[in-house]
Amino acid sequence: MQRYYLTTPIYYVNANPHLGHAYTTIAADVAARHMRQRGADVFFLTGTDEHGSKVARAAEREGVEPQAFVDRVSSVFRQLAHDVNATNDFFIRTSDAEHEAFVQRFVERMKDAGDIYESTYAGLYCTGCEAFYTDADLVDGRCPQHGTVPEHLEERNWFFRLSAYADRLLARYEAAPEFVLPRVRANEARAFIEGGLEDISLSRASIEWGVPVPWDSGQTIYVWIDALINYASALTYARPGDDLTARYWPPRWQMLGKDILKFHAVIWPAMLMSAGLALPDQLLIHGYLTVRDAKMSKSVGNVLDPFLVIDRYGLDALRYYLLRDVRFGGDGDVSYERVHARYNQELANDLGNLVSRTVAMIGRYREGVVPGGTTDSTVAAAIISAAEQFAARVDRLELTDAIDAAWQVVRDLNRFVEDRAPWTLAKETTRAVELDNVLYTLADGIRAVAVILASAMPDACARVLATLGAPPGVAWSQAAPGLLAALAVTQPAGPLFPRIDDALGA
Ligand code: ME8
Repeated sequence: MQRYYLTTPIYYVNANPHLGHAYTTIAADVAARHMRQRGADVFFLTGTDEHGSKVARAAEREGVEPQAFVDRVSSVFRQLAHDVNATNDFFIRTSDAEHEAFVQRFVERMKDAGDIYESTYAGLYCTGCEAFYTDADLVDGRCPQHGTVPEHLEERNWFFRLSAYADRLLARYEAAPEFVLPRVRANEARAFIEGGLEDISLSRASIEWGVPVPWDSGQTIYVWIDALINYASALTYARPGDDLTARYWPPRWQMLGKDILKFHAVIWPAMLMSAGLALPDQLLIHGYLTVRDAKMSKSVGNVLDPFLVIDRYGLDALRYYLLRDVRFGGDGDVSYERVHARYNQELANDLGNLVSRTVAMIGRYREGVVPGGTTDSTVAAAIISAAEQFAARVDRLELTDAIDAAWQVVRDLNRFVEDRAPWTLAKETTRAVELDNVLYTLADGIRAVAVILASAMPDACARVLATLGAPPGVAWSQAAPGLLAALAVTQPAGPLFPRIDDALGA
């Protein structure tokens, strides 16, 4: 059986989540659900990153203890994962005692490997990024991500000998050209390594809110080192009494935004080499959701509220919109207007109407019972091809193209109804067999589309299957034509995606 360990970044709890966080979690969830449909043994991890100065300062601003603060905000992120219907198998928090103990063992191994030494760091630090910068990294003296002036730091730190790993990292990129996808991000990471790697701080002297360095209680482990290790620690305690490492390590897919490429594509693999652990198979880097071309971020204050979209259009519309409107991998502008337009055009009209018309015709012409028949050969071929393409595209995490492959069948079925005009056939008793075949093709085609799209829109697809009187299972073997049982009794329900007139934010 194929094993798929799949991760999202763990999100900072300095502020509440926004659509950008929902985006990565939803994309990973689609991949996780789809691989489960194909029978893989999947473990899907998400969670929160809770240490470091950024979080400690946010707690201080609220005048609460860091632990109380992170407990509260982490629970909002956990709720978001739940509200977007993510099927994560565990939710890790870096303040978990098991994680902290694991981090200490991990850095001990790096030290045993001879990769850690003591020195003085003198340079710049951006708390927003939790990252060390050189003058050359800045734009007009400011952090390239936050536009803020970084602080000058000078402190005794423990260092990780990252520079020693440059050749081994490049060898990995050479040996596994798809280690980082899309290719443009792999090139970026390689260029960074080729430009020369400097050793990095592994600890901080002045930050109390963190995991103590095991051999030096005056220092805490740098928040990024602590955070990256979550991907390994989680497997050791997600199921008490059952260490899942042997079963799932290394990760098959690690998904993240391009903002944190360097940490994942350079520092993380070097840490794993140092600690003697296998490297992930693939890092999948997506772009930014932008609003009027600026990265959506809490500090800029230009966020789209996922909860508002869910309230107005439903969760599956949000999931669909995010995957469909922004080509997965690239940047993409999002807006309430675009959510609205896609919802009415594609979900309410293309898919929703197709389902209601089909069920209504089976009701009117065949008393609500799906007649025996055969799926039209052109439609059958379209279903086979869509299922193949959907799977192949998810394999490359081309999620937008995957959806598009499935939508081709929706378009074909809409054309098929117009071409065959069942309302005309119904007027001629001599054409009853033809009508049976047309109705069967429509119902069976919609069923197959619902199976194919179940990972993207789980609730809507379950409703479609129930409406058609089809069994609820979405195993990938069902993503094929001709599998709807004759005499299935349809269960007419309200519209799948009712048309909505008022746009949000209009
Ligand atoms: O970086 N568009 O946490 P974070 C697309 N704790 N994705 C976005 C986004 C946007 N506008 N905004 C956020 C951290 N994201 C660290 C990670 S991992 C060991 C530690 C998503 O809360 C995207 O996945 O800043 C991005 O990489 C991540 O949230 C950053 O979340």
